[in-house]
Amino acid sequence: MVTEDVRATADDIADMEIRGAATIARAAADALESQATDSDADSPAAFRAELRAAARHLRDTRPTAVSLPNALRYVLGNTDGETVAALRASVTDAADAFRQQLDRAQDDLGAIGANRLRDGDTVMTHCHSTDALACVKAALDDGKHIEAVVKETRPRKQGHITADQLREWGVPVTLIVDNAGRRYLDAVDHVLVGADSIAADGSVINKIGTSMLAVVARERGVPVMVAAQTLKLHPDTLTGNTVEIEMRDETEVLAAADRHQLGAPDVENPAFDVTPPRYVDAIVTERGQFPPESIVTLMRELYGDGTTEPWAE
Ligand code: RUB
Repeated sequence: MVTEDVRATADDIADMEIRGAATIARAAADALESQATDSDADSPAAFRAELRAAARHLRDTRPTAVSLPNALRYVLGNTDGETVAALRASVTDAADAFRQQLDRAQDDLGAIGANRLRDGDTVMTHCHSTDALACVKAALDDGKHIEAVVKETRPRKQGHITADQLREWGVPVTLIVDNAGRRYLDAVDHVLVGADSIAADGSVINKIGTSMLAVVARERGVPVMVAAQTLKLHPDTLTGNTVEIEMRDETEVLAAADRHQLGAPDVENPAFDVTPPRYVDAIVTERGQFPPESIVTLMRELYGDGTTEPWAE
């Protein structure tokens, strides 16, 4: 049986109470651990079946951030034992190792990303990415002065979370509406964003509006830096699969009252878009920085030629 805790985490991911690719991955590992801890399965087979069901339930929440299935794969792939007690302990160990890896990867990529930021630079951000913010934090810790132009990021305004975090770190922040992006590009040194998934050809899948920003940044000659730990590499794209773009509810765009007034137009609300590799200058990971076209080498090294679905029934 899938536990209440797992169901609550899945609901929070679907409702975006828990959001952002790395945070979702951590929550998924935590949820599998709680499933293992709370399970009253009386055989190893029953325990494993429950764990797979929990993983499927978590997997079905949001489709675009590959960090979610990658986290589930990591924990299930490291679950081992002949008894329920041994299996339970192995899930806890795997979840623990996963969390440590996540933290270390973010620290390491932050240090690498910080090398691209010079004292006095201004970055333009889109959405809220903990990987991208790790680069700014590391630059600040190096004693550099960094300023930020923060795009609001409609419809859910994750830019406010970014602005709050940066202000807390003492970074001067200018918040702008998304449509002001091009106007302010002349005042910035880097576009700095995160990623939900990176495809084998180096395409970057991130919050809707990232691709428009990247194209305009290229036109203005501003480099685009994507901060993405290797957990964001999408192994299925090695075999030609595309990344599913999540379509969210129209009420995020148009409140019911406005909808009534406007005569109920059709609304589409894609949460993410795809930025082609030619508009990206560097993908910064914990393993170093890569031109997008060469990320496939790292992807093959880490994920081989495809993936398994250890949660399958
Ligand atoms: C969040 C988003 C972030 C990436 C990377 O979208 O697009 O840029 O998830 O975040 P949403 P992180 O708000 O719809 O989840 O670097 O924290 O993994």
